[in-house]
Amino acid sequence: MDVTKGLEVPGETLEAEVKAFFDSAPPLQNSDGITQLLDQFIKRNSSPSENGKARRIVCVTSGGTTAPLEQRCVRYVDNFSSGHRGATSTEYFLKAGYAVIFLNRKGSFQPFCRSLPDDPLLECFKPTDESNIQVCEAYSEAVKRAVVDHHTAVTGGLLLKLHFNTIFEYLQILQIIAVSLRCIGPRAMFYLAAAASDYYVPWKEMVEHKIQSGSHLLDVKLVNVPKMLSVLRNDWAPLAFCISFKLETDSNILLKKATAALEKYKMDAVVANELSSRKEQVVVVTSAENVVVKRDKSRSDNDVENPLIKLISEKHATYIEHPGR
Ligand code: 9Z3
Repeated sequence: MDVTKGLEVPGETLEAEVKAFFDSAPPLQNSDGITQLLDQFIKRNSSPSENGKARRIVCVTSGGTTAPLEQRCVRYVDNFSSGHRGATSTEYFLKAGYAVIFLNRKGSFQPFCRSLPDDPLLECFKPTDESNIQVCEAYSEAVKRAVVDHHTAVTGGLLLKLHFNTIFEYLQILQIIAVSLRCIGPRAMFYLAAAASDYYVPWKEMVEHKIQSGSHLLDVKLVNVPKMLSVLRNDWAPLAFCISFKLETDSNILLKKATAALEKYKMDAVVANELSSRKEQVVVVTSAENVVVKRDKSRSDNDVENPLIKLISEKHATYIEHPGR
């Protein structure tokens, strides 16, 4: 089996595909507002911090994108990702001293909420009388920690959260972030944990109204989403440190696919993970070596993201010293 199949995109075709994708996308709402927020965030984190150096800024993408089937969308094709990887990684990046732009799917896991129940508002609080509520004892420590840590990160100007639903919104916002971060060169990192759709229906070819049920076959043509990793690397933010992810369910092809992506898209590292073991271990694939990173069960902060972010952050520091590839 040719594991690099699907990675071959001749330069000229890619440019045309990218143009077609953005030309056909519905206009992004509030793109000026997003650009303004980013400019303020980057400016704020570009003056020297406690160690005398400007902070490193990472864009963490998280959650799965949707590909709508109708313009007035009732149905869509979704991509699997709970957002746990991105949310957890964001917490460890903040601990490591980074400022984080958290580009996430609406409704997916959020940083600092992992120890809260699924429906925190309803389960963490109870009414004391008609007009007052209080935190339930069982969750009081977890709620306090989550509120304090989140508040500290946001009011300290270290965490900026931006949301997407569709593949159109995701790539449009990613482009704005990348172009905004270009000015800080190698101090920027992209950590692309979001599961981005591989196929989409171009907006102009999409039906406006809800597809009617009744026919035996649903005939919808989806086209390949252009490989934006190449565009990010070559055009949008050429000096940024770039980490992409490779997800497979067949562990026999995982490392070959990750290595192929590393070379094809000139990533600085590809984090290879297999669906069922993704919370236990990942492999960081670089041109120099493959490092297996495992969850340390003996620690209290025993997420696999803890050693993963340490390793990535060290590699980023080395890259900043010697940015050549
Ligand atoms: C990942 O591989 C993430 O680690 C997971 C995290 C989605 C597995 P969860 O959000 O899961 O914690 O539930 N993300 C990237 C997946 C992806 O679509 N990668 C593309 C590919 O494999 C390349 S960009 O081809």
